Order: sequence, then C-alpha cells, then structure tokens
Amino acid sequence: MTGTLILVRHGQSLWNKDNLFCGWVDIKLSETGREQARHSSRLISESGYVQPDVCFTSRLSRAIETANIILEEMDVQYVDVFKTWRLNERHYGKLQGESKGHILETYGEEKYQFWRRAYDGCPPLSEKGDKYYSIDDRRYLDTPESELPRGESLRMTLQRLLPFYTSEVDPRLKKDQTVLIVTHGSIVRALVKYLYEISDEAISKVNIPNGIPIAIKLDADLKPLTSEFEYLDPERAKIEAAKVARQGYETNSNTK
Ligand code: DG2
Repeated sequence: MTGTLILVRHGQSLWNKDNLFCGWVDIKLSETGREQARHSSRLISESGYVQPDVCFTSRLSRAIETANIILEEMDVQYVDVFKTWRLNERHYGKLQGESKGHILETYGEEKYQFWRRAYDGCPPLSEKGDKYYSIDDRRYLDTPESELPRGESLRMTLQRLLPFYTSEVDPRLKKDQTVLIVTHGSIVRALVKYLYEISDEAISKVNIPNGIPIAIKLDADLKPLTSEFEYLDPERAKIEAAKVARQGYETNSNTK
C-alpha cells in the first residue's frame, strides 16, 4: 500500500486571464477558472483514485475556491481543508500587478525568463508602501512579518514550503492516505522538482496548466512510483502548459 498525492494548480484567475503577475495578490477565479475547477473534480473522480482524505490549500482565494469547488463536485465536503501561507504562490515582489507583456518589453527576454522560470531567479523585492506589498494582511497575523517573503526565487519557495510538506503531508502519505493539494503554479513546480529530483535547468522548462490534476503514487520511502509526473488529462495539459509558457509574448495567449 502507498499514499497518493494529487496536486492541482487552481483554475484560471482574473489576472491569469489578463496576463498580469499575481504572486501573493488575492485575485479571484474567472468563470473559465470555475469551470476548470469543476473539470478537475471530474478528472479525479473518473481516474479511479480514491477520494481525498484531506485537502491542503493556500491562503489565497483562487486556490481556496478551486479546492471548495473540487470537494463540492466530488460530494466530499466533509473532508478537512487546511490553509497555509506556505502553499501560497511564489511572491513575485515588485512584479506583482505588472503586465507580463510590459515586463518582457521593458527588461528583455533574458531577464523576463530569469524572473519567471530560472530556479534562482528572484524578482526585485517589494517594499512597505508598494501597492501590492501583500504581506501586511490580517490573514498572515499568525506569522511574524520578518518570516514572510517579499519576493522569491523557486529555490526560496521550495525552502519555505518543505517544513510544511514534511511535517503535514509526509506523515499522511505514510499512513496510505490520499492527500489533495490545491495550490499555485510555482508550488506545483517546486513540489515536482523535489519529488522527481528534476534538475535546476530542467525545471526552468516546466509550465503548469490551470486545473489539470497530477496524481502521484508514492512508495514506502515516499518516492514516486513513476519516473515522470503525469497529468490526469495529458493531452490537454500539453496544450495548456504551452499557453502558460507563451504568456507575455502574445496578447491573451492563455484565454479561451
Ligand atoms: C501565477 C504564475 O501564479 O505566473 O503569480 O502570476 O499559479 O497563482 O496563477 P498562479 C502568478 P507565472 O509564473 O506562470 O508567470
């Protein structure tokens, strides 16, 4: 017997739709995003995986709403949902609220790719007084402000994520539970990098589509049973991941 991890990036948010850097800004789902969440739920139900024993999500509405829709559609609203800032999106620093196309145009492709996808690409840190500083919010009052990020690379994101993962997720997987994590693009990238030991270089090419679950069966040592991660709808995932990669290069490449 092994545990199962189901990872889902939330459905499309209003800022995903408009190609804006979002990070810790609390932006709601678009109507397409809600439909994607319902579709994720159908994919999980039809996949033959058992229902989740527990659900973890971030403290941002787009992930929370996606988690709620998935559980409601699966008719398992009794499942406990735990929220933590450690599952929040990578903090995008001063890029938050900026248009991806504008940043690409202003700083050039190398910098744009570095900030978006390089493992050590940390955007300029946001400062108190910035419109989207994002951490002086009452939802984070339980954590000292000095421990919260103001801009992160993917490496930094994985570092703040791991204490949560090893203390909350690993023990449940060891007990053969099915753990549903509804979170953000960079968090899914960080987790698959960690679990599949993807190199720093290779992870820079990985883009995660909205609302298409990845199901991972783990062995007794909590290592994935497969050598590569798999989506529950691989064909759709390929098409949608390519659109994520193109964001900023074309107007609304990610909208339907
Ligand atoms: C997006 C990811 O995060 O953007 O912060 O803008 O998953 O919460 O929609 P999410 C954001 P990219 O890293 O794909 O540009």
